[in-house]
Amino acid sequence: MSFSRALQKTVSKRVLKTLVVLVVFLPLWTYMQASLTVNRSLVFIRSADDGNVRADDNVATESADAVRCSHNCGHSGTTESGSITSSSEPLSRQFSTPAVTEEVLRRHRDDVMPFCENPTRSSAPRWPSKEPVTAQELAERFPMMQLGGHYSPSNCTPREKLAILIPYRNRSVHLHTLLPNLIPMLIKQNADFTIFVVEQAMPTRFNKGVLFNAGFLEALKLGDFDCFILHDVDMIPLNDANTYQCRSDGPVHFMAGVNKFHYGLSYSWLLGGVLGFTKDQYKAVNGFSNLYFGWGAEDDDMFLRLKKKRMDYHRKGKDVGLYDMIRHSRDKGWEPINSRFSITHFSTRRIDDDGLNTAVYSRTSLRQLPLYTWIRVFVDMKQVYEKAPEYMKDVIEKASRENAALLSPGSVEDH
Ligand code: UDH
Ligand code: NGS
Repeated sequence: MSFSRALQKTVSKRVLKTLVVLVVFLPLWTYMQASLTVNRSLVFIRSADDGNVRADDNVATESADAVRCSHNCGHSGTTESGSITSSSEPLSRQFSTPAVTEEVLRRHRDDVMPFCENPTRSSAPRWPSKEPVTAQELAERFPMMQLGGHYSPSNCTPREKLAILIPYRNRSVHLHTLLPNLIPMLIKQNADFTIFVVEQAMPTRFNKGVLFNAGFLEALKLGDFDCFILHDVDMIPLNDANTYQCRSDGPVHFMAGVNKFHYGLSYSWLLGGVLGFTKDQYKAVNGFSNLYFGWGAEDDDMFLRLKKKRMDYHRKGKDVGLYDMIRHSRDKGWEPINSRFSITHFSTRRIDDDGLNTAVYSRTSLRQLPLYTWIRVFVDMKQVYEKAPEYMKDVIEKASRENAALLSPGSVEDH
């Protein structure tokens, strides 16, 4: 073999080898790198689901929310992992900065998911289930609920975060009748909601106004809610199209009629039952008065507050806003006192000196249960009355005496 032929053979062998490397190994190597990247992004999502985001990456300030959103975003399809892998940024750089805040995740969801619409608008009234359901059965029935009674739709971006505030004491049967009706209705409405059961500890006389104020303040410590639905525990909504949503132009009274009054109301300005405020509206009226212990008048007081602040409210129509009240007898600790009328007499004068800004209570428990966040507060009647304006001194003394008589030993028992 001549020198030139030997050289030619060697060169063509090299060219062949290079070609083999280029055609076979290079694509294989590129593919392996790419799949490694996908796996790493999936590991991130899984670790977020496990609640490790804050500890490992120091990125999420509100761990629970970030975890929840990662969970939902992950669930909602492959959009989250898709966006990660399609990015030219190395993974380490994408997640080592404090970028994955709830706000960023939310914006991301806004980008990829449309706003939620309520598909129940034309629902026909339904026959509510009046059978109480046990806590365990409820948890099994609604596995999509997150701890603390939270739900957020995974395939659309909710327009607002609802806090459902339920004032509560010794009404377990009512609560376990309301929840199996309320939860599916809100899920159908594509609502982002969290249920709070705000319980007043025994033995003080029941005070709904303080419970609403406490629920509002405590809920805001746990999440940035936009809309607060104040919901009696015994009011069962009959129509899924009664959308629990706030309005920017005034509070919403969701109850157009109730079985107790042949699906009407006892008077036109009644605001009891189910009432919705945006955060700002509730602050603007300084929440509820704290001064009503016992049944009656706190809702009439709210009506006067709205009037004073020139805030219109909206009542749902009877086509959607009907409720069945679960029949019950008067609770101990909730008997009306005559002084409530005198307290109402000063309603608008004290609006800025009695309410959210003067609410006194001590939170004795906070637990995230499968279907609601349970907040228990103790309300000291003496402390509440001490905050009443000086010009109400006589009225408050009379109210104290009436309440004390009703609170005589044995008149209120713990259950
Ligand atoms: N609530 C409790 N526990 C109480 C008192 C009140 O949970 O001890 C809460 C509960 O959310 C309830 C709401 O406060 O839905 C309003 O109380 P209510 O349902 O007793 O008020 P309502 O005006 O009924 O609907 C008054 C009692 C009527 C008894 C009539 C007997 N014939
Ligand atoms: C009024 C009460 C309201 C109460 C309404 C309806 O008399 O708090 O009845 O009650 N006002 C006063 O007591 C001043 S109901 O008939 O639904 O039991 O909401």
